[in-house]
Amino acid sequence: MARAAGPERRLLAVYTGGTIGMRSERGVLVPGRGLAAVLKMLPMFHDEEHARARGLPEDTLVLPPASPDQRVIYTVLECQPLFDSSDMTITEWVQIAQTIESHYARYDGFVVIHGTDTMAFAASVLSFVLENLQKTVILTGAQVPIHALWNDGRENLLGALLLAGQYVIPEVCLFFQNQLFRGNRVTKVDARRFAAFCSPNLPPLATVGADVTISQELVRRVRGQGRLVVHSSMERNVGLLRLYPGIPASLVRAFLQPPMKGMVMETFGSGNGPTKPDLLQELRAAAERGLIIVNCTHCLQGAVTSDYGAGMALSGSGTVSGFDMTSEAALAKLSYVLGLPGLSLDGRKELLARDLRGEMTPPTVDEPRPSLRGGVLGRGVAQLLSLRQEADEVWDALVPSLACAAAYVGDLEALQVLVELGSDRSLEDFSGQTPLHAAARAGQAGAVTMLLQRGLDVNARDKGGLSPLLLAVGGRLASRADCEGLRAWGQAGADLRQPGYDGRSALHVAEVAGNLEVVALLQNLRGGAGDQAPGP
Ligand code: ASN
Repeated sequence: MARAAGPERRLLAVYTGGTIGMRSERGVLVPGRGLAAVLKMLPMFHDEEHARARGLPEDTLVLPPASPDQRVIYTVLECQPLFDSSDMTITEWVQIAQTIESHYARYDGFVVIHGTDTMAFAASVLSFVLENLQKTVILTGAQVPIHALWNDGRENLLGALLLAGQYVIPEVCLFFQNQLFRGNRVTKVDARRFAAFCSPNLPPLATVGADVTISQELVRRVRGQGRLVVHSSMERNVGLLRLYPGIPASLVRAFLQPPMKGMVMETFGSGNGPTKPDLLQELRAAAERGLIIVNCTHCLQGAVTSDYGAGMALSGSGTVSGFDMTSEAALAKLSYVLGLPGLSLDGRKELLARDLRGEMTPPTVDEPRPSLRGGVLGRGVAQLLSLRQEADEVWDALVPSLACAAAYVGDLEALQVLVELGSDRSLEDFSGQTPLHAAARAGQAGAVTMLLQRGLDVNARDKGGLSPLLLAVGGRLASRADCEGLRAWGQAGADLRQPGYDGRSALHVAEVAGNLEVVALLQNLRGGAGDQAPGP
């Protein structure tokens, strides 16, 4: 994490609604339009003189100088409609992620202005939907509208704009009452006080007082150059059920009926629940049907452990430990993991037990580690995962090579886990090769598709000067009549007319091999239309 350089930093503020901009109508607060106009009138949010001298467009605001050599310039994008956040769902949060994606290149950072009631859910969902984030994203809002004389909206919004403008914190964060939290660690704890949020199991990433104090060691690092990926296929059929003393098994059964695919279950203390056979039987039956149940404690602080028989009875019924995740983070993670294509049930459970976006602190001792099923590679991955995360150098040396090996043999499950683990790290091995090189070399269409979706670069050159695209065009895919693989390359924007290192294009290779299906496909693909096979 670094102090951002440059004389001008550009931010996009996505205004989705919430109390911060609300107005009173017939005695109740409802979302209010025109937040940018309000901000323009407030000198702390807009330096009109500088904007005029700089010739900024009407819709662009500029903060007064926070440091002598840097200005934060921002645009407020007002959503239509505006929401009380009680009405927001995964659909709206995916749309926010897509808005960030479509403006990603033009802005240095993003502020999402959001209602507080579901802000912890929103921040958790966004942290999973946005992968390979290299820029700061901060959610903020208020308990009292910004127009009120005494309010928290001004301080919260100004703090979020200053932090997003002046620092590179490549995470989805939440700023409230002078504290910057990791978004998927927060929960709303107060309906009225300005200190509405807390992060019970992770200290704030930054605290703002007379000085800004950043906890550098907590901020996630960016490694590698993977492009931003928006995971829009979040599973909607997930739910949250809080156990209470005497909860009937029939209620649990009703809750777990199709189309439900996953449930976060809030349990007592360190992950305990009733040991009534009929209730455990309902959980076991659901697990056998392939439903995933994540066990999270309803305590504000602490984690699910295996200390009690009452907790072990739940895990014996097939539940997955949520460790110290908030229920909000667990629900978002479940939706994300269930939405990933092509994974087995065990593969999904593996991912749920891993820390993917800094949302959990997995146990370092005493907890049995789940293992990937089957194969030497799977066992290697499992062993690697059992190393402490702090052993960074070991990870950096092993994860890329294992990911390349998984891609080469087409082991999608191992690849998925490794790519997830490496999402904030470089996946280049010692020879500059990425898993996409390995998958392309081996003609592994499934692995190629997965890696292209995750944003690996088709043009990254290894130390021998070869890119995945060149390797693919070298003919393995085309000569093996692998239409699915070729379609994936085409969809990722690869120009399939480019000749490989041997001067032959994919179309040429396919024609020579007599693969008429591939020839037809290449001629129809975006990059392949009108392609001419070179002479011999
Ligand atoms: N009901 C409001 C909302 O979540 C609460 C707030 O923003 N303080 O939109």
